[in-house]
Amino acid sequence: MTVSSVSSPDPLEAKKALGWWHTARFRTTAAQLDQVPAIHLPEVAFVGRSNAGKSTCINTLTQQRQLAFASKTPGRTQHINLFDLGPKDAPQAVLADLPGYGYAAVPRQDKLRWQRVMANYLMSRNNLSAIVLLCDSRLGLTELDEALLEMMRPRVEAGLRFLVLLTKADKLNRTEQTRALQITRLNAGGGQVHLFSALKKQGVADVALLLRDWLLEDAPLYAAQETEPPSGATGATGATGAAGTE
Ligand SMILES: Nc1nc2c(ncn2[C@@H]2O[C@H](COP(=O)(O)OP(=O)(O)O)[C@@H](O)[C@H]2O)c(=O)[nH]1
Ligand SMILES: [Mg+2]
Repeated sequence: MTVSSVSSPDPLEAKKALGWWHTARFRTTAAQLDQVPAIHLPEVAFVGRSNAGKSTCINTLTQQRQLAFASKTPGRTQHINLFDLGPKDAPQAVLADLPGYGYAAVPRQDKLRWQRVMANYLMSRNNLSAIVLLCDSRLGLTELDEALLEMMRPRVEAGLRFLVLLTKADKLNRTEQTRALQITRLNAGGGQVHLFSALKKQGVADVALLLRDWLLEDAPLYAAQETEPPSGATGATGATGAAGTE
């Protein structure tokens, strides 16, 4: 795979990938793990500290304002929001928008409760193909991000795809961008790291292509489950344990 910050993907392929992301539409919302329906489609989960730029990134990738709206609807901000991707009558993948963590104003008990929900989700979701961890490029990976990375390590080692997006890259100059990439790559435990700016549209095409390709490559893995009921582990990404981040 190419380095996002300097490469420019084939314009036609990029356009196709962005068209695919644009199909995103709300599927369902869940307040806790046991309310999330089993879905036999590859899923990508977007996670990050609150204010990392997650909503903006999802809006930019899907070229839609409605999606963030769905995730911002009162009562749903601490929910797992799922969106379908692909043709209307034949969805091909799912986007999971998980609530941001680390928001200072949230009472400690709620914070811990939510961290557990998220940890359990990431560790036990059978159809999870990929995780996108967003962090502000000026801050890099924070302690909470590192804790999440550490927790996910067994699944990543078992084949779960993993991408760190350094958001708001427009706030850094070239030198700072290169440095942020280098440092984060060292700490990302084998995951890919890309610079991303919704404002300057930096990295958007690359990320659209990369994630779409990951999801579509994994689609056959989960389609097989339709005929064989899932028995826990699912191909490359079967993890069932649960862990806390606190
Ligand atoms: N300069 C700049 N600001 C951004 C970018 N993406 C997000 N932001 C800003 O960062 C803040 C948090 O963004 P938001 O998407 O709501 O973060 P979330 O809490 O992770 O969903 C908002 O003020 C955004 O306008 C970007 O690419 N460039
Ligand atoms: Mg948000």
